[in-house]
Amino acid sequence: MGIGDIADGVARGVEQLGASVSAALFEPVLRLGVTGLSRSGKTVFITSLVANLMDRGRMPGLVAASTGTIRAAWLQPQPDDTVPRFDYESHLAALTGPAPHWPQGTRAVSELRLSFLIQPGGMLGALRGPRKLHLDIVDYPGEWLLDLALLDQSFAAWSEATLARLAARPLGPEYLAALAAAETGAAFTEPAAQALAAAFTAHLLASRAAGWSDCTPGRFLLPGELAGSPVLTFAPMPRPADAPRGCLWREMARRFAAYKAHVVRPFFRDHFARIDRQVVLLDALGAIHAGPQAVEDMRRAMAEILTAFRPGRSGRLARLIGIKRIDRILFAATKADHLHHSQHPQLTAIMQAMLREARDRASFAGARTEALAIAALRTTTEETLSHNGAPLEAVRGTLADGRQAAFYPGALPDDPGQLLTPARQGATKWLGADYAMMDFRPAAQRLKPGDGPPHIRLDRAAEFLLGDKLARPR
Ligand SMILES: Nc1nc2c(ncn2[C@@H]2O[C@H](COP(=O)(O)OP(=O)(O)OP(=O)(O)O)[C@@H](O)[C@H]2O)c(=O)[nH]1
Ligand SMILES: [Mg+2]
Repeated sequence: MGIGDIADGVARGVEQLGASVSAALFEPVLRLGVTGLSRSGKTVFITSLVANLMDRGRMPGLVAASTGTIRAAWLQPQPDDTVPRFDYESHLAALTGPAPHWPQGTRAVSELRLSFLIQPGGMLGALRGPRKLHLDIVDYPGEWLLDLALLDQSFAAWSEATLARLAARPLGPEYLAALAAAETGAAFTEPAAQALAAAFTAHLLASRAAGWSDCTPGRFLLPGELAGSPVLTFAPMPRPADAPRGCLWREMARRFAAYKAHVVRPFFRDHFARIDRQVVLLDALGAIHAGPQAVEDMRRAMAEILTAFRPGRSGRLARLIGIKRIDRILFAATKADHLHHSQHPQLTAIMQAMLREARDRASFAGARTEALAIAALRTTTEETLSHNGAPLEAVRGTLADGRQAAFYPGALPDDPGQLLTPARQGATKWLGADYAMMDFRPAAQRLKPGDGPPHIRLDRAAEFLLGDKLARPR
């Protein structure tokens, strides 16, 4: 064998290897971003969406499912070797198993890849043969989302904003007392930093438990393996008149910068930079139930987050990590199964009004948007009750203790301004109206073969988010 043969053999080997690697590399991938505050319903949404994409019996609104274009859908190893896999099987078992319950709050990032084999009908489809599409979805704790707002804030600006709202919130006065006793201009000591960070963290945890959305830094609530490290051992404080090198204030400012550089930025860079499509989940009903302050708090938090996603140079993410243009955004009001369907249009309108300013400011130029009231997991059936002789459109579901209950959450106004205006004006209670919410647990059920878990409009959500990629021959 001459040298030419070896070279030829090597070249051919490389070619073959290249063919199989590049085939996988060039299979199209759609990255779906699921954005929502803590408890907005991200984990349940991802679990039910994936289950209903694998068993498509309840997805008539997804055209590629009803026409049979999707030949198969299966879970694959995800592309990122160092990110834990989304625990789909456990979450689905929790929701649909023999003793159904909700999955726990998410404590870390995880990722899942769902792959489709697609064969469009007609001559063209038959000629081109089947092709693949991969759908990559990331789940994360909603608490971390608000850290986006920190990225372009200085320690001084963050401290000022945080200290201004602290006094009126749980354990805020206690933190302010601890801060008053500390010497922020004196030489830094670790015990002093730890004492302040502990008091501040206690305040954040209590505020979150009381229903406030804007509790940053997010990792203080869910530290994971960073617990106790310097990046999580700081707290807000005003700049002392004299701030010599090595003083407590300077070290706190340094740690705040390190938190942004080493924790916040990598998280958004790794998981948000390459998103193609986005679904924004909003638990508007939960906020309405919690009262006007919670509605206003949620509205402002979402405005902060969505502005960061603004494409172009003015968007925070775009500037920092070069986010690509997202071409479709779905705004979804979750947990709509708490309402009879006759009230779904009002819920959608309220969510749209809550996000109005954010959408205007973010001006997702070129992106198609849609708004839907959905339930990723439907836990209720509809029922008409009689109240003082008049019909009352209610729902019925199972309570945590297993009892069945009919439930009427109150009449949402046709005009969202009736809720949003008092919320903006700082009202503390709804005038002349009462909104209730119930902790229904997932209903026990036997799924027919081929059926995913019951839902409301998840098929329409899927059609908007990925229908075109599934249906169109390439
Ligand atoms: N009735 C009803 N409740 C829901 C639905 N989706 C979510 N919930 C409720 O909302 C809670 C939070 O849902 P999750 O999916 O865990 O929320 P999350 O956004 O992942 O929250 P974090 O992990 O804390 O960020 C659940 O425990 C349920 O009580 C739904 O479709 N219907
Ligand atoms: Mg979650």
